[in-house]
Amino acid sequence: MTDSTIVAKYQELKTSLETFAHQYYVLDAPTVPDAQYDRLMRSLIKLEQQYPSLKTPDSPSQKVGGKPLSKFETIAHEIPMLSLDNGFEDEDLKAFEQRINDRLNSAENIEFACEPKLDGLAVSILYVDGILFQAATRGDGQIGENITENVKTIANVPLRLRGEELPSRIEVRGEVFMPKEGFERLNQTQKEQGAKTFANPRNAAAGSLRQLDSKITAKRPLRLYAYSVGVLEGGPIASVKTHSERLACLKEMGLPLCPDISTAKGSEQCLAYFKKIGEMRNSLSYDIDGVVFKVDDLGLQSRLGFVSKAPRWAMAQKFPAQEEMTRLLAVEFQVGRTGAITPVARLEPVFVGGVTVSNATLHNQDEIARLGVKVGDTVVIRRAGDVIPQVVSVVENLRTNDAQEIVFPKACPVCDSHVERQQSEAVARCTGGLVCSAQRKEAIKHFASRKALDIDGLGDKLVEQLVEEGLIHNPAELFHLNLAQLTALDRFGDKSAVNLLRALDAAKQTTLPKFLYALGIREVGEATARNLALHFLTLDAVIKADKEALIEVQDVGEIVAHHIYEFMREPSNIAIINALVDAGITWPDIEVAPIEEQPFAGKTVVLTGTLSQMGRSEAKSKLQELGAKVSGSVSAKTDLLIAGEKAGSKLSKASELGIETWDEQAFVDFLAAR
Ligand code: 5U1
Repeated sequence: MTDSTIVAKYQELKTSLETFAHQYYVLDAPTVPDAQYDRLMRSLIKLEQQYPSLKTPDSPSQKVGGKPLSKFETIAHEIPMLSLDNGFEDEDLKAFEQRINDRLNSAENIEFACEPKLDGLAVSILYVDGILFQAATRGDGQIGENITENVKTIANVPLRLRGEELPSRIEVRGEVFMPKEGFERLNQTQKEQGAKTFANPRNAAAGSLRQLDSKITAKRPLRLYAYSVGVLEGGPIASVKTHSERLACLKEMGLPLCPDISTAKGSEQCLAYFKKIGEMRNSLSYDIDGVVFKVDDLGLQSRLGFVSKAPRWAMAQKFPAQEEMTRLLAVEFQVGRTGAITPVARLEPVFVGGVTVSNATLHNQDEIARLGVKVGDTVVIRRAGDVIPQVVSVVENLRTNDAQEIVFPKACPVCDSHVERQQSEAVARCTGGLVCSAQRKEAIKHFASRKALDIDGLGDKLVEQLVEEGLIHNPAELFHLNLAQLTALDRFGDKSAVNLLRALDAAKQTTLPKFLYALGIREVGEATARNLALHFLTLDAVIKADKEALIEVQDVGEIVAHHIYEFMREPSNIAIINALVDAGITWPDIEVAPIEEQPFAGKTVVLTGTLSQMGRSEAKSKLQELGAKVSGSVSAKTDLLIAGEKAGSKLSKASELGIETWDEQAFVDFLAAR
């Protein structure tokens, strides 16, 4: 190649990589597969190795990190990085609006820019003549640390701004954060490698951004959302009149913005936005701790000015904290249906995530070791959405001398049976089976639950009472209860007793999938139970199946096959199954049409979107009965996609691949016509 063709090829590679990264990260509209991007990146790196003089500071190859530093230098911010006043109640936001109106001598509804407040780290990124020149942490607002090498590796941070007329200098400010999904993946990898895991996405982002070796940062799934501008010299962005227009200019220049920003007129609309984002909070791909409201008009912003370190024109309206500190008072060990022993933290009650929490899960023995937690410690509790509150870290400098080690029990705290932990498992289990009253209670609750035998009126409390009174020891004994036994129970009237006996009688008519599910075999959920029933057709065939035969069943792997096989080899389980059948539990035969009458035999079908005329599992069963293999993802092997309302990426992928697609009505009509 001649010099000029090499330079041209290099430029072309660079431009393509920049365009693809911009489409992917900023526009959220990728046009090439990841593998193609990686191939181009490898070609670029190879060319730079062959011709080092080609390499420029804005080369996309810089995204992989550079030489490690020995320490971070400091950088003084030309314009201080301010903080925000916080509000928690609706009144705080109204008072903020009132203060603004008073100062401006106005009674109009002010236009506000509204932005989710990301739970990450504020950074400043200076571009000189469109090229990323340096990046700094916020630090104390006046002086931060030079993290240029690390920021350059963040996938959605452009090394060069886009556009013809760029400012000669522009300092972009924004938040670096770790998306929730990336955080989960990172923690999983850290765990697998025996490395330290992070308590939450913010800590993971902070730990990743403060690496002296930027090659490590490059491997972490960090992202930036820009939210304001500091130093600004030249370019059309310097003459816009509002904050929202400024953000639009940043986007034009290739900077990523949070997709959920908006504007609102007056505090009422702001509160509506706050409510909407609050409702979306748990389903957002990133962690937030509130919403930021900013007067949109830049002229009004400068009239309003600042008080000490915060602007008068902006405020953060915070959600109830999802993390709080409290004391670990004790650890109790709970025994689940399959004998799994879960350590549960008893806590000094604390208000977190909008409710008072006094218990949190500690998961298992490994988690206790990872946290290094002791009874008496001050711990950080996290409660996000409806998930069970968790202990995420220990505040070690608040540990007192009387903190006590947590000793994992060797014997079951309920039945005293031996506790065993398989090498491949994180969970320790009581080996007592149905001898253990805790497992007995949970097994019977599961047996009676809605998706299993659906025994009306047999709630958790009643199961506990029946087991504690020694009236039942396994699910089969439910069917031998009599009126006298039930009415003798505390607070159980004649009418309830009669109703329960009727419900027990009604529950005897079930289906084979429900019966198999009700047995509570480890890792056999509703779908697996249905697959087992459709595959083997009879209970006897499931009982007799060896592991090879079990693995033939759709979605049954070696581990699940092992659990089913072992369950069916345990004489006490077979005795209970026989007792249930003897008690009169029956189900209709599964009728399978001969293969030639199965319209979907050998076909892979995918269901997506919301179905309105039947449940997802009902649709799945119907398809399976007609011979289909029902898969969860669309690929070239998919024969048919059935798309309900709000079908998303699976529908687009199917149309890209030219896969036949039906709407729900077409499927319903097809079933009706059979
Ligand atoms: N979204 C957003 N977060 N945040 C944080 N905007 C925003 N603005 C901030 C801060 C500290 O400060 C303004 C003063 C620019």
